[in-house]
Amino acid sequence: MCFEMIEKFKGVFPALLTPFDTEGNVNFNSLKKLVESLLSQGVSGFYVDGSTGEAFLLSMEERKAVIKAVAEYNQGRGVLIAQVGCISTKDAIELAKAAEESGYDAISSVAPFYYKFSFAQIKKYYFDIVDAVRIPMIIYNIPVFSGVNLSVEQMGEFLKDPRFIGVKHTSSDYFAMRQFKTAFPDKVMFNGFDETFLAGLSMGAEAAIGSTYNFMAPSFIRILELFHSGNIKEAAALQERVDRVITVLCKYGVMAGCKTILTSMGIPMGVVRAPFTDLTDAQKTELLNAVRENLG
Ligand code: MN9
Repeated sequence: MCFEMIEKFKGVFPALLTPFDTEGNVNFNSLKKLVESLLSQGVSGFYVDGSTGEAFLLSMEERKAVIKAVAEYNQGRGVLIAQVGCISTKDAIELAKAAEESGYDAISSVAPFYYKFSFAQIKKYYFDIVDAVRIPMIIYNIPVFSGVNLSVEQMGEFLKDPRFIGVKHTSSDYFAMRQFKTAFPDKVMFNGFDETFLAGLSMGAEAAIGSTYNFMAPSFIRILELFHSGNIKEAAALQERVDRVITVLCKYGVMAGCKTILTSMGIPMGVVRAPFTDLTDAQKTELLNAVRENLG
């Protein structure tokens, strides 16, 4: 068995936020700053055009432009994953090709959503994408948004193919993650919910992709180190601290909140795209206080 993918993809991957300017267009200056700052904090790479990046509110042109720009800013330093998921196979393939052209290490995709596609249709969607490019696929498993909950057997239909190298598991069903890992020990398990990062590590994850690594990556990198050195009590105490911040984020809006925090740290992120709404001033104050008290 070959564990080279685990070596390559382990660690903390911010699901990059998409900064906007005052007109609501992608702010590439801020995107560049964010990439540079996160690389200096020790992240393993980036998950581009994910839910956190508001990808489902971006046009195809914007998604491709972000894919290309991040590769340029990254200059081969971090490992790059592009989330190419769309409701249409044709669009997903177009984005996958854009990622391949920009030198991405992997693509990832949510299951096609909205219509209740059959498993056979979902399976064909994924295989049509991997047939169209030469870079591997990470399944983005997010039942709460996609409405698709793949069973362990169904996940196996993908993972037994060498082109499917892992799962981004954004689900609290950690028993399922453990079962994926037990059946396919050489595949990479990416923890999806930041608030249960440490739980994910103990159930088979060797990597994580998440929103809050845009502004608190060092805390999670530290939790990972503490976990590997067997210092579980200290890891849990740090998880509790970051979770105090995530509690406020979840209450008022994760992307809007992350943007508020990064803007306060000197990277102007603008506001979230409608129909998402920005935080009120009182909510911003509560959030920034939670950051100061727990991460300061
Ligand atoms: O990618 C993120 N999930 C979504 C993972 O954006 C749906 C998480 O990082 C969550 O935003 C975070 C808060 O629940 O854990």
